[in-house]
Amino acid sequence: MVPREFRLSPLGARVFCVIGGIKMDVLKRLTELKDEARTRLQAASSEEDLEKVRVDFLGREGLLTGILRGIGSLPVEQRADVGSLGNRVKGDVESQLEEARDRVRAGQRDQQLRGEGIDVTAPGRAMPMGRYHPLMQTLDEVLEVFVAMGYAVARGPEVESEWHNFTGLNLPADHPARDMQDSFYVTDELVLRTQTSPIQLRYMQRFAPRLPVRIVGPGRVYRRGDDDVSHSPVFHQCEALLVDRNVTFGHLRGTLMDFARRLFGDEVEVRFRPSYFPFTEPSAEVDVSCTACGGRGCSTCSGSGFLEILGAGMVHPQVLKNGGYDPEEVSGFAFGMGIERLAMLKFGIGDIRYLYENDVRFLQQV
Ligand code: 2NM
Repeated sequence: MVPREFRLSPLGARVFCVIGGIKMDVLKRLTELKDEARTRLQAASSEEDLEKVRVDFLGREGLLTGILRGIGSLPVEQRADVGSLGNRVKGDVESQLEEARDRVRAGQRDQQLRGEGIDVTAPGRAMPMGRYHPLMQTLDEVLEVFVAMGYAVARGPEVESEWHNFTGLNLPADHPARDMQDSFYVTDELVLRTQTSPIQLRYMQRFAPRLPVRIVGPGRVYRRGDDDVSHSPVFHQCEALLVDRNVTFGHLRGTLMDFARRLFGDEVEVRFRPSYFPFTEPSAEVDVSCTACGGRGCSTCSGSGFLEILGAGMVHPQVLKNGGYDPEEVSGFAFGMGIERLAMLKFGIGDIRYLYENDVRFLQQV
């Protein structure tokens, strides 16, 4: 008999099965192949892995195929046993391959679904939301107090006539505020308004002689040169005006006390100091007890215990006249405040420029 060579490994390892002792070796080899196939199928994680196993064991040059093809050259009495075991191993490897294929495909589907799937229980993605700017928060608080007192909100142009911004408000032609150095002139007769008072003047002109006049005029104002931790060339003011018969300084005082308490709380102290404005006579500056230390004295109030928050006064007769009212018949009070200053006190902001830089790290805090 001639030794028969079985090609058993795709890696080139060859096992010679010598006729005579062959039956034992081939049967053992078949059992080994079954285990080898199982081990490799268990480790397979892709269709490519599975295909490699199939080709290595069941392909035309495969390990099992080689043994089964060699059966014909075995001694007759051994063919049945090798054939039957060989076919069982072949069937076994085929069904294991099928199982492994199911497993790999299920895994792939799983992975695909995990990637595509929508987790309806996942929390929503937070949309970056805008916030209410601290300046506008402050302005709205101020307006709310006045609206609750029955004041209407009035507006006016930011590019203003020299007359409405200055002359009509009793600022004579030689007043330093009218200087080109202090105001932004657009043309010879137009300026960016330096205060919101022209809103009041326009309102009076429009509605005179109707009474009462009871308005707040908020808005942006412009002043040249102002630029440090507490001054900006663009800032916001809110001014109030009340005109009626028999309006007195007592009404002004009562209104401001009420305003201060509504804005800062019932415990706040209010102080009036004499002052001067061209459009009011008499005029006063109003302080409230320091919001930072409650009046004991600290760095915010420079140790005084008080903070200046607004200017006020009885409307000058000439201004009433310019508005179309008869100062012999009516009187009025007016006051004005800077919104930035209030916002800085309210939020403890040390530099006015934070209010304009729009750094979200700043804005998110307030
Ligand atoms: C202030 C202080 C005092 C004021 C005067 C007027 C008007 F138009 F009626 F004359 N409006 N606002 C006024 C008075 C404004 O701001 C510090």
